[in-house]
Amino acid sequence: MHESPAPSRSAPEGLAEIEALAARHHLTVLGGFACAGEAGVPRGTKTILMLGPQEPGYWPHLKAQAEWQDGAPDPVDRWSRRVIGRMACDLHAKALFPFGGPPWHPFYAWALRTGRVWDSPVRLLVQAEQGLLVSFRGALALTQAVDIPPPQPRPCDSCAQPCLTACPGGVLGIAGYDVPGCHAFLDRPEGRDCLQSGCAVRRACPVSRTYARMPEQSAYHMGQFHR
Ligand code: B12
Ligand code: SF4
Ligand code: SF4
Repeated sequence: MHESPAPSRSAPEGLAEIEALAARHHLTVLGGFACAGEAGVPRGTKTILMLGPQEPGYWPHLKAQAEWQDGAPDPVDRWSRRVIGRMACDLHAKALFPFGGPPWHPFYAWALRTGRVWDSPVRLLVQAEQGLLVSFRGALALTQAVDIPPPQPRPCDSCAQPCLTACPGGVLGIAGYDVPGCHAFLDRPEGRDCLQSGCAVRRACPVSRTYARMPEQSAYHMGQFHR
């Protein structure tokens, strides 16, 4: 299937064309970086572009797809494999996914290389347009050198940092993330808001607040996290 990127047979696609391809699936290029023969990426990769949901409209679009409708497990991951796999074929690239591990592709470390995603004071990733609500559906490993979206200033450097104190369970903050403590809080009645609307820390970020992610999408992912 997409075991290794085939040599490019046509003129390199530019960033604008790749963004347009992604937009057909309500996906966006969240950032990218140049590679030069390094471990952990497919041989011959010159550019990695990281893809995630594009709002508004991502969640209704996804729910209309065959993978959501067929009732089988993991609809979001199966849809991601299909559409990002197809994009990779069209671009003579390889598709890489954040799920399916362990071992995991190091999406966290890759995101930090884009200049548009940073580690926040609570360690979760924060992205220039999507804030703490950023997530990835996949990445494209391209054999061409493609322009990458330009770096942006880190929003945390000019922020009152409400993420540090927003967790109602006191389990995610300056001291890190107490994952069992989070699950225990979500089992309590006070945890219902996080389960229904998404992690309160992620929602407290002023950048997240400008991003039109639907609470229903957050509820689905919280349900997957806290099964
Ligand atoms: C394992 C994993 C987890 C684990 C363990 C996290 C840990 N601290 O150890 C658990 C299950 C706890 C987890 C939880 C969540 N995760 Co997670 N997770 C991953 C995954 C699959 C692998 C990370 C890894 O181990 N990499 C291998 C190591 C060697 O590389 P690393 O770069 O050093 O990895 C570190 C970071 O990834 C970090 N990390 C990973 N997840 C999280 C979550 C939180 C809250 C924090 C603070 C740190 C953190 O800890 C890793 C180990 O040090 C990545 C996807 C990926 N392929 O990277 C997503 C990923 C990092 N997670 C993500 C998400 C969305 C979540 C959730 C918010 C899911 C949700 N509910 O929607 C939850 C948090 C719950 C909440 N409060 O809302 C996003 C990033 C979101 C962001 N803004 O930072 C990623 C990139 C997946 C994606 N598809 O986008 N996750
Ligand atoms: S709330 Fe402020 S400090 Fe925290 S992640 Fe968002 S921008 Fe950064
Ligand atoms: S889901 Fe709720 S309890 Fe868990 S870390 Fe986020 S804000 Fe805290």
